[in-house]
Amino acid sequence: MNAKPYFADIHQLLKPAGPIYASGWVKTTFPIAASAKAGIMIEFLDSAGKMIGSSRQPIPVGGTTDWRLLEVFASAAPTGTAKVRVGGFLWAAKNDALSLQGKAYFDSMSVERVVRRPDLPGDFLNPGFETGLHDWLDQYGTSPVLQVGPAAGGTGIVRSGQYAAGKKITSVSVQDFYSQGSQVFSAAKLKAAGKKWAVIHARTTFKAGSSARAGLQVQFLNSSNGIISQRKVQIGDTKNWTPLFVSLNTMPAGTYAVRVMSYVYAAKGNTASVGGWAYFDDAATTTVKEAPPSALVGTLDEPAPLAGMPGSDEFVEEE
Ligand SMILES: [Ca+2]
Repeated sequence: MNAKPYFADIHQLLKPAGPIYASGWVKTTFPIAASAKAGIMIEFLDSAGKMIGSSRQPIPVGGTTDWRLLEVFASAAPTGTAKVRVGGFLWAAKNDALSLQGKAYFDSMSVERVVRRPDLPGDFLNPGFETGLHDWLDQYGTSPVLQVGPAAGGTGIVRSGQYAAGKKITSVSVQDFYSQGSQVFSAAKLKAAGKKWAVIHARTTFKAGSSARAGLQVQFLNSSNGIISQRKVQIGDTKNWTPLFVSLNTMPAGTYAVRVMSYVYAAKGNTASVGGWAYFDDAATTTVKEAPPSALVGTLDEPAPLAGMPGSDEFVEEE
């Protein structure tokens, strides 16, 4: 696994005929900082055995987890499909020795030729990064850096527990810096549970007056994953842990899913932003605008500011 990323799968081959829904239970026992991830896949192969399409979890399972049901769906095979490969996969980055210290388990795999959308969760998985950076879809910009706090023997910046996520603004020379970590929820489940707010705690070390911002953005998605509208709250400068609340109330008509994203932004050419860090910890969806309690383990920080007392440059906008 040193020359290239590790990849292994266990699968069966099916004929291409209509929709495919596949599910399976997956459990992993990797160290939380390992890159290894396990998931369920549907892959479409042409007559030469070349993959011409696929469907996988956007966020496979990693770290150490209990058994989790994973689902994947494809409405139809692409033109030219000769065989369909359905099964489980295991991936790890090259040179990642930590991933050698664990296993992935698969059980109760099933395939049905039916139209069934994978179920969306109703709340955050791994909301406080206590199982590492897993379960967050990380896109654009630089990869997050796992913060290992004093309780776990490290010197990282954490708000509670042993771990948090950190992101550094690395470059603004070619384009705006933009980096995000997100999870997607079922709108129906959020409503049924009476959830009215999404919150994450952010801490920043940005230069005063620079364009760097750390924020929380909520996107209301229709059943085709199109954005109906969005709302966000953000902070700049250097700030201690600050809860960023975005309202989930009064979702727009037709909202099927809700994407909640922590993000870091800096404008192109604003070199004063480069080198600044944003840290994230303790995300939640809540019924009232109240910061989830800090575990007060492994942190010497002052308590988070009271909810409803945001920094002066915080703002909310709807688009
Ligand atoms: Ca934490």
